Amino acid sequence: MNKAISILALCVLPTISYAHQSGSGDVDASGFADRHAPIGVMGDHRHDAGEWMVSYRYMDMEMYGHKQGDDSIGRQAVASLPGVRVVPREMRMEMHMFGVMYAPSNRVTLMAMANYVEKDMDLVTYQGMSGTEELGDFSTSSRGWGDSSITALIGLLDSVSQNVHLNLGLNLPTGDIKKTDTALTPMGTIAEIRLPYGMQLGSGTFDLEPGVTYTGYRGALSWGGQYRATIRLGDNSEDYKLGDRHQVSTWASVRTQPWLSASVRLTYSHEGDIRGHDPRIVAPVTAANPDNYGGERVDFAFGFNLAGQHGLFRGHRLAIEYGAPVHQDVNGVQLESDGTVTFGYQYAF
Ligand SMILES: [Cu+2]
Repeated sequence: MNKAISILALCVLPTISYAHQSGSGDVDASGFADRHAPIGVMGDHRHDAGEWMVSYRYMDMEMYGHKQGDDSIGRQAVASLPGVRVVPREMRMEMHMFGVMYAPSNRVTLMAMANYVEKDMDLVTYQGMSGTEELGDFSTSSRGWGDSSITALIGLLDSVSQNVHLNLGLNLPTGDIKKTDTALTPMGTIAEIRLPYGMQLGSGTFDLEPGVTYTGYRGALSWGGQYRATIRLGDNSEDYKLGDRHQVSTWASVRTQPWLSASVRLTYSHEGDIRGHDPRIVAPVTAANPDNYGGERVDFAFGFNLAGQHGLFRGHRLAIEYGAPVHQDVNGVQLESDGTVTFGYQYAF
């Protein structure tokens, strides 16, 4: 983390003296790099009437080691918990997110998103009914289209230096929740199992995604905040629902050139555990227990936005953000989140 902050400082400080060049003047400030929030924030900006935007985001999340509450816990200790014979080593989740935005008016921007998800988990199986003798390793994976969403962003306040809008989103359960793969059992056999909740591709439920977003600008500085929630509407076809999620994000950025800004962001998120259970998810692994989901965490992230200003580059944006937890308090026992990289390309026309 310290290293990350130093890198950020090295990139920003030498160019900060140029910031005075970035005043709006007769240039269209809406094309400035910092007029979009850090790329990890969804639904942060609106568009002018008639404008379209297409976007692609790539997100890579890694999880490694275990937590029980906010304490770290070793793999052998996890294997000694009642009913546990299989323990994840690590998990990686990659998401390819495709988005379209269109503004029917200056006040309202509509947004649709589809996600292609790849999840991989490496696990260790322990021998027999109890004890901590390792039998062997295996890997599981699931791939496919995840859930989709449609969102309306509705302006509440638009002044020269501040904007507020509502995010009214609906999650569509297009992701598969019946993914299976093969696993190594404690008896040394290979079995086809339904993958644990965290390895499934969607929630299986229609979910409300309400939120509110605030952004402000002054000279070369900009800042913002967003509250977003995911409220599950009823149980899915497999008799459970994922926990509701609440997330508050705040960020600040400095624009060193019209086309370049650097940002820091702090995010608090809270997620409930899983209610109900899928009777076909029965593997003796921590991730198959609905109580081992959700919790609260605080993430720190830093990133860069690049926005083309002239000629061929105009309308094109690139952005990257890296985030990692500074605090994690999980429900039950779970893999520990390590870090998330988000890369994005956006084109408005
Ligand atoms: Cu957009």
